[in-house]
Amino acid sequence: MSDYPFTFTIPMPSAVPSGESNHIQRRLSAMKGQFLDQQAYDQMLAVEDTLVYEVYEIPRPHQAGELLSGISIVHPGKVGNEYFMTKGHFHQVLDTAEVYYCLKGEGYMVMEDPEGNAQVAPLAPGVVLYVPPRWGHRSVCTGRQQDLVTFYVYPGNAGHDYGTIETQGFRKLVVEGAHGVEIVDNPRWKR
Ligand code: PAN
Ligand code: ZN
Repeated sequence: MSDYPFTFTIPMPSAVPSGESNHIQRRLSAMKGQFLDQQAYDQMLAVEDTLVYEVYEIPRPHQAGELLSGISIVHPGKVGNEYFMTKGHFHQVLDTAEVYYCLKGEGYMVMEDPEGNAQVAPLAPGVVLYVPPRWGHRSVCTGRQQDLVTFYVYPGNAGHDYGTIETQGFRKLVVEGAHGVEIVDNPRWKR
């Protein structure tokens, strides 16, 4: 990990950052209970433990004053009619924000605050999304064949709270309906 100012590049189309990074892979098996259609999930998993998303994290200390950045890549796919997505989280230090810059693909950022206010923002190349403090967030890839690729930056001390989302999911789901992408209420979600 460099203690000097450093640069790196994000070569396209791979979007794999040059230089040092921690490569995290999340497969279907790591997402039990996250997709609404449990039967479709079990059937898919029985065939193959598909790669759902990957993160290349630029290594920096997880402490206040630092910025953690990296690339998030959500692959195309669906479980039942629900598009592939990240697990999603609140920041453990709730009062910390995050910026996402979309480099490639199409999709949405599903967000909500602890009071249950929900927002779903479209992502396409060139879109910068500011996720304010307190808003939980999950990215969803709605492309048929293309990855959703975003660059993100957030405070080094933010930490991740996955538990709240694991319990009941986000208030909104992104699904394929009769006429394409639809944003619907999550029937499991309770206030
Ligand atoms: C991102 C996410 C990344 C993977 O770096 O961590 O997209 O999503 P999950 O953490 O929900 O698995 C971020 O929001 N960091 O705070
Ligand atoms: Zn985050």
